[in-house]
Amino acid sequence: MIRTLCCLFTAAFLAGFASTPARAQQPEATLAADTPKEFKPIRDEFDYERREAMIAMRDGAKLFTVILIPKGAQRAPMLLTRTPYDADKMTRHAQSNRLAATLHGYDNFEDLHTRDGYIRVIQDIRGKYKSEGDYVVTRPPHGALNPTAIDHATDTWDTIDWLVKNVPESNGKVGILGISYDGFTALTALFNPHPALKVSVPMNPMVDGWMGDDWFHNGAFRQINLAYIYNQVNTRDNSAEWWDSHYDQYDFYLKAGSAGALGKARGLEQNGFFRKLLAHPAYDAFWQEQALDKLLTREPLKVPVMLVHGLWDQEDIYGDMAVYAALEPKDTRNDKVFLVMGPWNHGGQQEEGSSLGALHFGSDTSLYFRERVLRPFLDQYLKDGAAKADIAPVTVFRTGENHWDRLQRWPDGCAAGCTIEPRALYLLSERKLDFRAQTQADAAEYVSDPATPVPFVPRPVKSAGYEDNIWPQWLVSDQRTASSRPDVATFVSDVLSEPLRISGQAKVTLSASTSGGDGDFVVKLIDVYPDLVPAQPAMGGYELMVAADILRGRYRNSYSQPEPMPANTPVPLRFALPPAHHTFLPGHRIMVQVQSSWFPLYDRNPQTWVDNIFLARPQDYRRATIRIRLGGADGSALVLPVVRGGEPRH
Ligand code: PG9
Repeated sequence: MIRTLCCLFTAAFLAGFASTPARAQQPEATLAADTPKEFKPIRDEFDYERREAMIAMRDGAKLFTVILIPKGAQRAPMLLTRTPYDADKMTRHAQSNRLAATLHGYDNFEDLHTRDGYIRVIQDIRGKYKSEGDYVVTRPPHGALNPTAIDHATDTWDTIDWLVKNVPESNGKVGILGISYDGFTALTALFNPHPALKVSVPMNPMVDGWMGDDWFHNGAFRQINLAYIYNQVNTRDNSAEWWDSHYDQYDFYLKAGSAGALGKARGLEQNGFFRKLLAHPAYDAFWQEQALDKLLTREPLKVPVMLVHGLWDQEDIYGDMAVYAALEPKDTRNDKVFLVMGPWNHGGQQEEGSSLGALHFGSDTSLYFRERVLRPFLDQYLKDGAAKADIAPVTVFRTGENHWDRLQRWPDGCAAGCTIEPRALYLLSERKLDFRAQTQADAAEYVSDPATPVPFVPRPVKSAGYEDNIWPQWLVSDQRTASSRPDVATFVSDVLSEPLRISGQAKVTLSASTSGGDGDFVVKLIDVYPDLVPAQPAMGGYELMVAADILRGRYRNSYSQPEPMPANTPVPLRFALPPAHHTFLPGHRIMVQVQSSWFPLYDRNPQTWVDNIFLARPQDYRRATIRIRLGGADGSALVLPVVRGGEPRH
């Protein structure tokens, strides 16, 4: 009992003490926050209204969508971009009350907003930034690789359906446009399109990651994209960032060994897309069944498409042509498929376009495209009562002569009266290059050493983190440093006395051997400027790549079934270079360079046979002697699509 009283007393005392501290007897002290509970900005002076929506897809996932509406818009068309690159950030480029300034930058064609009153819609694709759902890199359309009912086509359909029902300022017509990844999503909108989708403008789209866009070119892996894969795939908001450990990326990749070893060292094996790359080095079903050009051949063509291509696109130089080849035969009235090819790098059509690197084009080619081609094209299909636009089926810039051509199809040399003749340009003894063959058989020889691969640009090779890095312009960079290396076989024509016009894709027909078991073959078609160019001294002797690409030798007979190269036995190596519409001017010379590495853009070929180059060990990398056969019955050549006759300028 005593004990109970004692404990009750103790408990009461403690409770009383706890509830009656001296400070708590006063009214509770507060310090008002300066931040309002909810701030309501006054934006009367803005020329647009910004709305955000989480749009529900058919599976319940909600996608973050920014809708920018010009003030006073009525019956305005909508331009949609679906992106993995942060819709919020893309629509806040500048803190500005002008829609055009806010939007300037990636995938934003401000000219269309300043004057034309389009409603601009930008959406995070599923799994990226503020959108829900899972991210799958260039999510394959429903089918063999995607058994779910959800893909970009369904997400686009659901988005458009929501937009036409929930944006009262719109006229119910939607166009989709975008560059690169967003060009890929613009293409996916063509599968079972929503009836309100009136036009699609894929620009520099990623179409086939193995054949010639971002991941491989003819089987050679573009290893500098490991940084992109790291940043883009490891987290939803790209907050885990790749880092530089070397100023010179040449040193970094050389030290790292194989691309597989480098990925492993940086934890990329946690990344599902990296694991897919390691598992699919060849062009197997994984790549073939997501190549959009192949999938689009099976689709009816319902929506007008304008494909926009950069002739010096350093990232996705393959996809436009492949899609054009797939869609053009369906366009029986020649009024649904349009192709524009400009002298641009990746996305250059939205920048100032009067130059690229050291090249000058004499006018703002990008502005021409936006004003004279894109704008009337979009207006025709999206604006109520707009006039029919006068757009040629193919609008292509002739580099070298620097003018636009309006063509009926691609390839075509001129507006009327010309033909394209494939003409072999032979690689000859004594570094010569000529349309006349040489009967005597000969060879050009070099040693390719994986310990000292040929840099793709002069060292130091700076990463994207440096503003002055050469990546955006590298395809027009001067090739002189390569032609003076002993491991680059160089062939040069005589000085041209007449213009030589080409239009189309040059075809490589090399006959070559290696002393190893595998090898890479880079072939560059180069325009060599006169020794002196008084108007622009730096162009004196400039070696400009007109078209260039790489083939990994193991894929010479089959992209899906690699096989070793027999040692010291010449084999045919055939592949097409990217498209060109170029004139080699009188006073210039033509050059072809052949080399066996393009580093560190592409991973090194160990030059001995290994099953999977991603997993090559340091001891697998060996020097090899490469012999290019010249002359005789099986001499090497580049077959050029030479334009004959006709009036070149329309
Ligand atoms: N070339 C980039 C890319 C596209 C698609 C997949 C991966 C990378 C881009 O600029 O978006």
